[in-house]
Amino acid sequence: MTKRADIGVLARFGLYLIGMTFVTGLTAPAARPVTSAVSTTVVTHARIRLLPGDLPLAGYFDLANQGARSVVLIAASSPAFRKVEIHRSMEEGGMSSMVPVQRLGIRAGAILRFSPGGYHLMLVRRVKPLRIGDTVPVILKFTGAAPLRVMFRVNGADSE
Ligand SMILES: [Cu+2]
Repeated sequence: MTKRADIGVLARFGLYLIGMTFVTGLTAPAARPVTSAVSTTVVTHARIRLLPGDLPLAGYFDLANQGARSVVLIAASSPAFRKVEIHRSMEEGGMSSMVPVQRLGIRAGAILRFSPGGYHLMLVRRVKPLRIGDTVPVILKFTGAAPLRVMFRVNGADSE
């Protein structure tokens, strides 16, 4: 990840913490320890590679676990697709294939990258046609963290 992206993540995280402090201050002054459950999974660079027709599309993103405990990604869904699966691409003897992933653990402090040739979301059967520049929501579900709703940008077929 570039330095600029790191700063972006930190800035966003900082804003989130400020927001939490504000809400906590309003509802329960000094009642809760600072370490109470704060969602600490942060997604950046969320994008989808557009292909023609109704071919399944691949979704990529960086997922940072900024919390003190591991989290496990267990599912993904989107109102823009009938089915979303978590896949991993593998290369074996010159043949590439992909396998579904049921559970994907991310250690505290780690960043997991979904990128071409590795982990990806497989987005199957569009609810309506998509175009480059569209954004579509995807909900990521975890154990150990709250669900995350992320906007994915639709990029061209030759994008990274
Ligand atoms: Cu796949």
